[in-house]
Amino acid sequence: MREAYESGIDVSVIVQDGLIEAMNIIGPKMASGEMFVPEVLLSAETMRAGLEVVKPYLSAGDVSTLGKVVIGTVEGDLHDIGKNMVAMMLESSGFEVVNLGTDITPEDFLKAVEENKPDIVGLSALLTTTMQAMRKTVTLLKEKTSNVKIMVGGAPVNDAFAREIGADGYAPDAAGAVQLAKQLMA
Ligand code: B1M
Repeated sequence: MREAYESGIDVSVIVQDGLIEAMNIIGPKMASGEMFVPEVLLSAETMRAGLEVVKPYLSAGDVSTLGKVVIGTVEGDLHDIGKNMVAMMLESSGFEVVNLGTDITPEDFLKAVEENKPDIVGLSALLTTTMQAMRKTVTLLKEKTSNVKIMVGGAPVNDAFAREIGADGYAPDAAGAVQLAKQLMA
């Protein structure tokens, strides 16, 4: 990673072609039974370590914050690599980020909003089954809070689903999430 950066390769190319592409090989192998959970976990840990290396090279964030984002993976879902990438990109773009982690219940998202008073809440889901937890979280936040925007993302989520559940926006990837967060703050 560091060598790639020092040899002049753009950091976005390192992340996209070095890390994300590698992870794209894992999915089908996992689905076909060629790889098992411990091996996938090892890949996930490798990805996490790689992200930590490139983090300092992502565009340095402005000291003044563009806004505050509370982000987490919804209830029942333990996938956090993509959500952490989004958090990292938001942070390096100048947002203040409170990363709640994974398996966050709708009630815990609500508690975090009350405690942190963010401008935006970001919800991530990687399983088709946990998309319903995303729906429940959006419904609860819309019912109990005001002035907080909700953005959603994750592999099974799309724009139509985001609109259907009442979210304020959907982003397909980390760069899109930064763009969307800036739009939501405008
Ligand atoms: Co899981 N898993 N997994 N897994 N896993 C998937 C998602 C799956 C597609 C694999 C497959 O079968 N082909 C499949 C889901 C099928 C479905 O629902 N349709 C699956 C399954 C079935 C499961 C288990 C049920 C397996 C089992 O136990 N039998 C289980 C569920 C556990 C649970 O969550 N309760 C499980 C477990 C795991 C591990 C723990 C082993 C591990 C996760 C480790 C970790 O995250 N710490 C794991 C992994 C690594 C994967 C794959 C291989 C990779 C996911 C990933 O990190 N991608 C995945 C297959 C795949 O996606 N290729 C798979 C890289 C990451 C950069 O991309 O997360 O999509 P992604 O994030 C992107 C965008 O989606 C977007 O931006 C990110 C950056 O570009 N984005 C947002 C994400 N969140 C966003 C939020 C936003 C905006 C954009 O705004 C807030």
